[in-house]
Amino acid sequence: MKTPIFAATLAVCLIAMGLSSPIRADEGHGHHPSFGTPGKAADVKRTVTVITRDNSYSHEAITVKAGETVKFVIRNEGSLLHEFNIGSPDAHAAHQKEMMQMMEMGMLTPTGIDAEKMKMDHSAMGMKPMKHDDPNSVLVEPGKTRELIWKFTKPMKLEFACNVPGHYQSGMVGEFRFGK
Ligand SMILES: [Cu+2]
Repeated sequence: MKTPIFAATLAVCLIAMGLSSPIRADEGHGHHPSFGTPGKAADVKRTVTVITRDNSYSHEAITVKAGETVKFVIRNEGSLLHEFNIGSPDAHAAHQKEMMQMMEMGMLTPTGIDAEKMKMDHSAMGMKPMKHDDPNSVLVEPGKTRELIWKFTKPMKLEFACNVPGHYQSGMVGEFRFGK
């Protein structure tokens, strides 16, 4: 009688082990620990309001400190969808490819987010699930304001950028400067 139970337990363990790797890999997605971490509201000492227009930011550069938690308030005064994404130049380049795909699939439009298409499961089409929920980024529709709280960990080459197709290339990128 013990053998089938043992076998069943083993099977469950093996399934759990098999599942654990992709889950762990997925947890890491979008967190980019080297860029910093999502900040806590209680740690915010400074708020920076950034205006987005078609296609530019109100700031060319923003000075931050290592260890500082900053609240960014992003107000979109343009007529197009814009993003405020904190990352390295390489990460922005990779994210631009993802956003291009989301645009081609209609999840994003030049002026907004299609919530229904964003919710669809694209795995049936052989694609990995796609969603725009990285903690280091906010997408802001025209006329809207959104917030992002971020804790900067260490000085590095870091940019804020809009990865909506074509916007980075037209100048929607600025530099974080690490001060003391
Ligand atoms: Cu933009």
